[in-house]
Amino acid sequence: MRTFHSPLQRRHAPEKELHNGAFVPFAEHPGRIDAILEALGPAEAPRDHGEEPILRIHPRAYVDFLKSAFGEWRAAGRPGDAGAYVWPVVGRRPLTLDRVDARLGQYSYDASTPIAEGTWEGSYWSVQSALSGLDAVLGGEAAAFALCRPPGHHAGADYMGGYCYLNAAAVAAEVAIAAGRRRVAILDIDYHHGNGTQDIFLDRGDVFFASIHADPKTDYPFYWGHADERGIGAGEGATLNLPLPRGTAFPAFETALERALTAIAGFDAELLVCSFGADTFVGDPISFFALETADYAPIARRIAGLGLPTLVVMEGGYAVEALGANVRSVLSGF
Ligand code: Q9C
Ligand code: ZN
Repeated sequence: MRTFHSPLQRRHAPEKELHNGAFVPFAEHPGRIDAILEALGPAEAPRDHGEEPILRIHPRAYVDFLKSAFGEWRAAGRPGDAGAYVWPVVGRRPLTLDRVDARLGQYSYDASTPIAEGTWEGSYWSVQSALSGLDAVLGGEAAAFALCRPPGHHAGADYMGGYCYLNAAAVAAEVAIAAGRRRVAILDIDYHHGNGTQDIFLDRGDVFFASIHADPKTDYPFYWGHADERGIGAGEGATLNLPLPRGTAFPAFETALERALTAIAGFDAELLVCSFGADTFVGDPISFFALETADYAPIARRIAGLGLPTLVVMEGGYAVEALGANVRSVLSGF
């Protein structure tokens, strides 16, 4: 399968994240790319589509923030990566402040998403990889793989979170619509709920969002991904959340997958974007499902059974020693 990735994506390399009360080495590191490319072989360099497709999803002010935040942080005399330590509470006045600390809080919702020197560049090229994979699929390939890193599904239109800054899957889905696909489905099978993607399309009837993930009662991102979130307005019924308990292994995952696929089949989509996270793997250090490497191939075969042109976008997956084999397994099924 054609695979797209840019070495410039490595420029995003924060040092640490706040995890369970302590600063620990950043789990979403460039070594993840090495592991995947070692298993797949070299990837094609993406074409540069510019900022225009990104701005279809993300407002200019947020994009400018991502570009300038690290420089503002340095200019304020701060060491290390830029990170928020204060967040506006829901319902407070939408003040426009230019202090970097205020801006970091305004555009994020958690403390696991630092901005390093190369965060903008890495995120930009991650989206370009998704757009190049989309080009391949729009051009007639049955499926293509975008090795997107940093990941994207926790990023909303104007916020970062969960190691995500720009939402590559959402940008690709929107560009597919702009290219004339009337209805697009997004199937998110990362361990964590894809809150950013859901938020972006929550009130849209032309993009179906289905997600299988750890129950947010026990797992990040907690405030999204509950089964009663089903879309609003024109998007009523076009969001499907299938939360599963910790410990979920292949049989229960497959049952949820069949439900998601039935719903997607009923939506009459012309194209599928699959946000794939390998953090459902039994050995993932920050997640608690129990899928095995060999399970990813039949999961992909069932998804491919929809018969839709499919763009696979990489999201999470932190068991680096197994990551290459897990990605190879999933791609073998498409
Ligand atoms: N102690 C993705 O898989 N970590 N993001 C929270 C909890 C955030 C995962 C820290 C996990 C985000 C794309
Ligand atoms: Zn995840």
